[in-house]
Amino acid sequence: MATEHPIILHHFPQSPFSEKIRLIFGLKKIAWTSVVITRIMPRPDLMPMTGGYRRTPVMQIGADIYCDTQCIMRELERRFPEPTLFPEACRGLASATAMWTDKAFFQGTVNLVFGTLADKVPQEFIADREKLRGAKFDVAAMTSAIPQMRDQFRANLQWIDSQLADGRSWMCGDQISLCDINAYMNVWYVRGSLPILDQILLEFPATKNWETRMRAIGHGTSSEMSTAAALEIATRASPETAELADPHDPNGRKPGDMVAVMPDDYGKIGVRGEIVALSSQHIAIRRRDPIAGEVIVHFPRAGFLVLPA
Ligand SMILES: N[C@@H](CCC(=O)N[C@@H](CS)C(=O)NCC(=O)O)C(=O)O
Repeated sequence: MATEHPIILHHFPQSPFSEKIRLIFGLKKIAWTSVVITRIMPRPDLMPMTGGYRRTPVMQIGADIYCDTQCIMRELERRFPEPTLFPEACRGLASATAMWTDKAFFQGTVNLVFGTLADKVPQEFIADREKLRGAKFDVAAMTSAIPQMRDQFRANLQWIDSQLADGRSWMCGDQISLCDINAYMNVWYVRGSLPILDQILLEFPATKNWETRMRAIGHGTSSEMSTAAALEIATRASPETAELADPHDPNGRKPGDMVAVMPDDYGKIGVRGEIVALSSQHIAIRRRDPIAGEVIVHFPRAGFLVLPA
Protein backbone atom coordinates (compact mmCIF):
# COMPACT_ATOMS: atom_id res chain seq x y z
CA MET A 1 0.00 0.00 0.00
CA ALA A 2 1.40 3.40 -0.91
CA THR A 3 1.65 6.04 1.77
CA GLU A 4 2.11 9.74 1.16
CA HIS A 5 4.64 10.04 3.98
CA PRO A 6 7.99 8.29 3.70
CA ILE A 7 8.64 5.31 5.94
CA ILE A 8 11.43 6.59 8.12
CA LEU A 9 13.61 4.41 10.32
CA HIS A 10 15.57 6.18 13.05
CA HIS A 11 18.44 3.77 13.70
CA PHE A 12 22.20 3.35 13.81
CA PRO A 13 24.19 0.80 11.80
CA GLN A 14 25.45 -1.28 14.76
CA SER A 15 21.98 -1.71 16.30
CA PRO A 16 20.85 -5.35 16.23
CA PHE A 17 17.19 -4.48 16.85
CA SER A 18 17.35 -2.12 13.87
CA GLU A 19 18.79 -4.94 11.78
CA LYS A 20 15.51 -6.84 12.25
CA ILE A 21 13.61 -3.97 10.67
CA ARG A 22 16.17 -3.39 7.91
CA LEU A 23 15.75 -7.08 6.99
CA ILE A 24 11.97 -6.74 6.90
CA PHE A 25 12.41 -3.84 4.47
CA GLY A 26 14.56 -6.19 2.38
CA LEU A 27 12.15 -9.10 2.63
CA LYS A 28 9.05 -7.08 1.76
CA LYS A 29 10.95 -4.95 -0.79
CA ILE A 30 9.96 -1.72 0.92
CA ALA A 31 11.52 1.59 -0.12
CA TRP A 32 12.42 3.39 3.11
CA THR A 33 14.16 6.46 4.45
CA SER A 34 17.14 6.03 6.72
CA VAL A 35 17.73 8.54 9.50
CA VAL A 36 20.94 7.66 11.28
CA ILE A 37 20.84 8.70 14.93
CA THR A 38 23.72 8.86 17.37
CA ARG A 39 24.57 5.68 19.25
CA ILE A 40 24.21 7.45 22.57
CA MET A 41 22.01 10.24 23.90
CA PRO A 42 21.26 13.11 23.45
CA ARG A 43 18.97 12.86 20.40
CA PRO A 44 17.39 16.30 20.37
CA ASP A 45 15.51 15.87 17.08
CA LEU A 46 14.01 12.49 17.98
CA MET A 47 12.85 13.04 21.58
CA PRO A 48 10.19 15.64 20.64
CA MET A 49 8.58 12.93 18.50
CA THR A 50 8.81 10.01 20.95
CA GLY A 51 8.13 12.04 24.10
CA GLY A 52 11.23 10.61 25.78
CA TYR A 53 11.22 6.97 24.63
CA ARG A 54 14.91 6.46 23.93
CA ARG A 55 15.41 2.94 22.63
CA THR A 56 16.44 2.18 19.07
CA PRO A 57 14.94 1.79 16.49
CA VAL A 58 11.92 4.07 16.07
CA MET A 59 9.81 4.21 12.91
CA GLN A 60 8.13 7.42 11.82
CA ILE A 61 5.38 7.78 9.24
CA GLY A 62 4.39 11.45 9.16
CA ALA A 63 3.34 12.29 12.72
CA ASP A 64 2.78 8.65 13.72
CA ILE A 65 5.72 7.33 15.71
CA TYR A 66 6.21 3.58 16.27
CA CYS A 67 8.33 2.46 19.22
CA ASP A 68 9.84 -1.01 19.69
CA THR A 69 10.43 -3.60 16.97
CA GLN A 70 7.27 -5.52 17.96
CA CYS A 71 5.17 -2.50 17.13
CA ILE A 72 7.18 -1.51 14.04
CA MET A 73 6.95 -4.94 12.45
CA ARG A 74 3.22 -5.22 13.06
CA GLU A 75 2.66 -1.90 11.31
CA LEU A 76 4.88 -2.93 8.40
CA GLU A 77 2.97 -6.22 8.11
CA ARG A 78 -0.32 -4.30 8.08
CA ARG A 79 0.84 -1.98 5.30
CA PHE A 80 2.85 -4.55 3.32
CA PRO A 81 1.27 -7.96 3.94
CA GLU A 82 3.40 -9.87 1.37
CA PRO A 83 5.40 -11.92 2.04
CA THR A 84 3.94 -12.40 5.47
CA LEU A 85 6.01 -12.52 8.65
CA PHE A 86 3.30 -14.70 10.18
CA PRO A 87 2.80 -17.90 8.16
CA GLU A 88 0.12 -20.20 9.48
CA ALA A 89 2.53 -22.70 11.00
CA CYS A 90 3.71 -20.20 13.61
CA ARG A 91 1.29 -17.28 13.56
CA GLY A 92 1.19 -16.74 17.33
CA LEU A 93 4.57 -18.19 18.18
CA ALA A 94 6.28 -15.88 15.69
CA SER A 95 5.54 -12.85 17.91
CA ALA A 96 6.18 -14.76 21.11
CA THR A 97 9.75 -15.57 20.03
CA ALA A 98 10.66 -11.93 20.77
CA MET A 99 10.26 -12.68 24.47
CA TRP A 100 13.08 -15.21 24.06
CA THR A 101 15.29 -13.60 21.39
CA ASP A 102 15.09 -10.00 22.65
CA LYS A 103 15.38 -10.70 26.37
CA ALA A 104 17.26 -13.77 27.70
CA PHE A 105 19.05 -14.58 24.40
CA PHE A 106 19.94 -10.94 23.73
CA GLN A 107 21.16 -10.22 27.27
CA GLY A 108 23.59 -13.13 27.02
CA THR A 109 24.71 -11.96 23.57
CA VAL A 110 25.29 -8.39 24.80
CA ASN A 111 27.37 -9.64 27.71
CA LEU A 112 29.42 -11.86 25.40
CA VAL A 113 30.03 -8.99 22.96
CA PHE A 114 30.92 -6.30 25.50
CA GLY A 115 32.80 -8.71 27.77
CA THR A 116 35.00 -9.64 24.80
CA LEU A 117 35.44 -6.05 23.57
CA ALA A 118 36.40 -5.19 27.19
CA ASP A 119 38.58 -2.06 27.32
CA LYS A 120 37.68 -1.14 23.73
CA VAL A 121 34.21 -0.05 24.95
CA PRO A 122 34.24 3.77 25.13
CA GLN A 123 33.58 5.33 28.53
CA GLU A 124 30.78 7.57 27.16
CA PHE A 125 28.99 4.48 25.85
CA ILE A 126 29.24 2.77 29.25
CA ALA A 127 27.91 5.88 31.01
CA ASP A 128 25.01 6.13 28.53
CA ARG A 129 24.01 2.48 28.88
CA GLU A 130 24.20 2.74 32.70
CA LYS A 131 21.64 5.53 32.47
CA LEU A 132 19.53 3.41 30.11
CA ARG A 133 19.56 0.41 32.43
CA GLY A 134 19.60 2.22 35.78
CA ALA A 135 22.34 -0.26 36.74
CA LYS A 136 26.08 -0.63 36.40
CA PHE A 137 27.26 -1.62 32.89
CA ASP A 138 30.05 -3.70 34.35
CA VAL A 139 32.34 -4.62 31.47
CA ALA A 140 34.89 -6.26 33.83
CA ALA A 141 32.16 -8.55 35.24
CA MET A 142 31.04 -9.35 31.67
CA THR A 143 34.65 -10.24 30.78
CA SER A 144 34.97 -12.64 33.68
CA ALA A 145 31.61 -14.21 32.75
CA ILE A 146 32.69 -14.94 29.12
CA PRO A 147 32.86 -18.74 29.64
CA GLN A 148 29.28 -18.70 31.00
CA MET A 149 28.09 -16.45 28.18
CA ARG A 150 29.68 -18.75 25.58
CA ASP A 151 27.67 -21.61 27.12
CA GLN A 152 24.47 -19.56 26.99
CA PHE A 153 25.03 -18.45 23.40
CA ARG A 154 25.73 -22.05 22.36
CA ALA A 155 22.59 -23.36 24.10
CA ASN A 156 20.46 -20.76 22.30
CA LEU A 157 22.11 -21.50 18.93
CA GLN A 158 21.43 -25.16 19.43
CA TRP A 159 17.69 -24.41 19.65
CA ILE A 160 17.86 -22.66 16.28
CA ASP A 161 19.87 -25.52 14.84
CA SER A 162 17.52 -28.26 16.00
CA GLN A 163 14.61 -26.34 14.46
CA LEU A 164 16.49 -26.46 11.13
CA ALA A 165 17.79 -30.02 11.56
CA ASP A 166 15.33 -31.70 9.16
CA GLY A 167 16.79 -29.70 6.26
CA ARG A 168 14.10 -26.99 6.15
CA SER A 169 15.17 -23.53 5.03
CA TRP A 170 13.49 -21.51 7.78
CA MET A 171 12.71 -22.07 11.42
CA CYS A 172 8.98 -22.68 10.87
CA GLY A 173 9.26 -24.65 7.63
CA ASP A 174 9.52 -23.60 4.01
CA GLN A 175 8.37 -20.02 4.62
CA ILE A 176 10.44 -17.40 6.38
CA SER A 177 8.78 -15.87 9.45
CA LEU A 178 9.34 -13.45 12.28
CA CYS A 179 10.93 -16.36 14.21
CA ASP A 180 13.87 -16.22 11.79
CA ILE A 181 14.17 -12.43 11.92
CA ASN A 182 14.04 -12.35 15.72
CA ALA A 183 16.54 -15.15 16.29
CA TYR A 184 18.94 -13.99 13.57
CA MET A 185 19.46 -10.62 15.28
CA ASN A 186 21.68 -12.27 17.89
CA VAL A 187 23.77 -14.15 15.33
CA TRP A 188 24.15 -10.95 13.26
CA TYR A 189 25.33 -9.05 16.33
CA VAL A 190 28.07 -11.53 17.15
CA ARG A 191 29.06 -11.80 13.46
CA GLY A 192 29.56 -8.04 13.26
CA SER A 193 31.29 -7.61 16.61
CA LEU A 194 33.52 -10.64 17.26
CA PRO A 195 35.70 -12.89 15.10
CA ILE A 196 34.62 -16.08 16.92
CA LEU A 197 31.32 -16.85 15.22
CA ASP A 198 32.65 -19.20 12.52
CA GLN A 199 34.32 -21.29 15.18
CA ILE A 200 31.15 -21.42 17.28
CA LEU A 201 29.08 -22.39 14.23
CA LEU A 202 31.30 -25.36 13.31
CA GLU A 203 29.01 -27.69 15.21
CA PHE A 204 25.88 -26.03 13.75
CA PRO A 205 26.17 -26.24 9.94
CA ALA A 206 22.42 -25.85 9.41
CA THR A 207 22.51 -22.57 11.34
CA LYS A 208 25.51 -21.38 9.37
CA ASN A 209 23.68 -21.99 6.06
CA TRP A 210 20.58 -20.28 7.49
CA GLU A 211 22.72 -17.30 8.48
CA THR A 212 23.91 -17.04 4.86
CA ARG A 213 20.29 -17.13 3.61
CA MET A 214 19.28 -14.46 6.14
CA ARG A 215 22.14 -12.16 5.18
CA ALA A 216 21.24 -12.47 1.48
CA ILE A 217 17.83 -10.87 2.14
CA GLY A 218 19.48 -7.43 2.29
CA HIS A 219 17.90 -4.17 3.35
CA GLY A 220 15.73 -3.12 0.39
CA THR A 221 16.21 0.33 -1.08
CA SER A 222 16.72 3.36 1.10
CA SER A 223 17.59 7.01 0.87
CA GLU A 224 19.18 9.13 3.59
CA MET A 225 17.55 11.95 5.54
CA SER A 226 18.80 14.15 8.38
CA THR A 227 17.28 14.03 11.87
CA ALA A 228 16.21 17.67 11.44
CA ALA A 229 14.38 16.96 8.15
CA ALA A 230 12.54 14.03 9.78
CA LEU A 231 11.43 16.24 12.67
CA GLU A 232 10.25 18.82 10.18
CA ILE A 233 8.04 16.16 8.51
CA ALA A 234 6.42 15.30 11.87
CA THR A 235 5.89 18.96 12.64
CA ARG A 236 4.05 19.56 9.35
CA ALA A 237 2.08 16.28 9.27
CA SER A 238 -1.06 15.31 11.16
CA PRO A 239 -1.28 11.89 12.78
CA GLU A 240 -3.42 9.40 10.86
CA THR A 241 -4.37 6.85 13.51
CA ALA A 242 -8.11 6.28 13.88
CA GLU A 243 -9.71 5.98 17.32
CA LEU A 244 -10.17 2.37 18.39
CA ALA A 245 -11.71 1.20 21.65
CA ASP A 246 -11.02 -2.22 23.16
CA PRO A 247 -14.21 -3.74 24.60
CA HIS A 248 -12.16 -6.47 26.29
CA ASP A 249 -9.62 -4.25 28.01
CA PRO A 250 -9.26 -5.95 31.39
CA ASN A 251 -8.77 -2.61 33.16
CA GLY A 252 -11.54 -0.65 31.47
CA ARG A 253 -9.12 1.69 29.70
CA LYS A 254 -10.63 3.69 26.88
CA PRO A 255 -9.79 6.37 24.30
CA GLY A 256 -9.43 9.72 26.04
CA ASP A 257 -7.81 8.31 29.22
CA MET A 258 -4.49 9.91 30.18
CA VAL A 259 -1.73 7.35 30.65
CA ALA A 260 2.03 6.99 30.81
CA VAL A 261 3.57 4.13 28.81
CA MET A 262 7.04 2.71 29.39
CA PRO A 263 9.07 -0.47 28.87
CA ASP A 264 9.06 -2.86 31.82
CA ASP A 265 12.77 -3.69 31.65
CA TYR A 266 15.13 -0.84 30.65
CA GLY A 267 14.83 2.67 29.28
CA LYS A 268 11.88 3.04 31.67
CA ILE A 269 10.91 6.59 30.75
CA GLY A 270 7.15 7.16 30.90
CA VAL A 271 5.66 8.75 27.77
CA ARG A 272 2.48 10.60 28.70
CA GLY A 273 -0.49 11.01 26.43
CA GLU A 274 -4.16 10.43 25.78
CA ILE A 275 -5.23 7.00 24.55
CA VAL A 276 -6.34 7.00 20.91
CA ALA A 277 -6.37 3.29 20.12
CA LEU A 278 -5.81 0.14 22.09
CA SER A 279 -5.89 -3.63 21.78
CA SER A 280 -4.19 -6.61 23.38
CA GLN A 281 -1.01 -5.94 21.37
CA HIS A 282 -1.01 -2.20 20.75
CA ILE A 283 -1.57 1.16 22.40
CA ALA A 284 -1.45 4.52 20.62
CA ILE A 285 -1.34 7.76 22.61
CA ARG A 286 -1.71 11.36 21.46
CA ARG A 287 0.80 13.95 22.65
CA ARG A 288 1.08 17.63 21.96
CA ASP A 289 4.74 18.51 21.85
CA PRO A 290 6.08 22.10 21.90
CA ILE A 291 8.46 21.25 19.03
CA ALA A 292 6.90 18.34 17.08
CA GLY A 293 3.27 19.48 17.47
CA GLU A 294 0.57 16.82 17.63
CA VAL A 295 1.97 13.30 17.33
CA ILE A 296 0.62 9.84 18.04
CA VAL A 297 3.10 7.46 19.65
CA HIS A 298 2.54 3.71 19.29
CA PHE A 299 3.77 1.01 21.66
CA PRO A 300 3.35 -2.75 21.96
CA ARG A 301 1.65 -4.17 25.08
CA ALA A 302 3.83 -7.21 25.83
CA GLY A 303 6.81 -5.98 27.86
CA PHE A 304 5.31 -2.50 28.39
CA LEU A 305 3.56 -0.88 31.37
CA VAL A 306 0.50 1.34 30.98
CA LEU A 307 0.04 3.50 34.07
CA PRO A 308 -2.60 6.09 34.89
CA ALA A 309 -1.24 9.63 34.43
N1 LIG B 1 12.52 -4.16 22.84
C1 LIG B 1 13.16 -3.11 22.09
C2 LIG B 1 14.66 -3.15 22.38
C3 LIG B 1 15.45 -2.09 21.64
C4 LIG B 1 16.86 -1.93 22.18
O1 LIG B 1 17.21 -2.34 23.29
N2 LIG B 1 17.70 -1.30 21.36
C5 LIG B 1 19.02 -0.94 21.80
C6 LIG B 1 19.90 -0.69 20.58
S1 LIG B 1 20.01 -2.07 19.52
C7 LIG B 1 18.93 0.38 22.52
O2 LIG B 1 17.87 0.96 22.59
N3 LIG B 1 20.02 0.90 23.02
C8 LIG B 1 19.99 2.16 23.66
C9 LIG B 1 19.80 3.29 22.72
O3 LIG B 1 19.94 3.14 21.49
O4 LIG B 1 19.56 4.39 23.23
C10 LIG B 1 12.83 -3.31 20.62
O5 LIG B 1 12.41 -4.41 20.23
O6 LIG B 1 12.88 -2.33 19.85
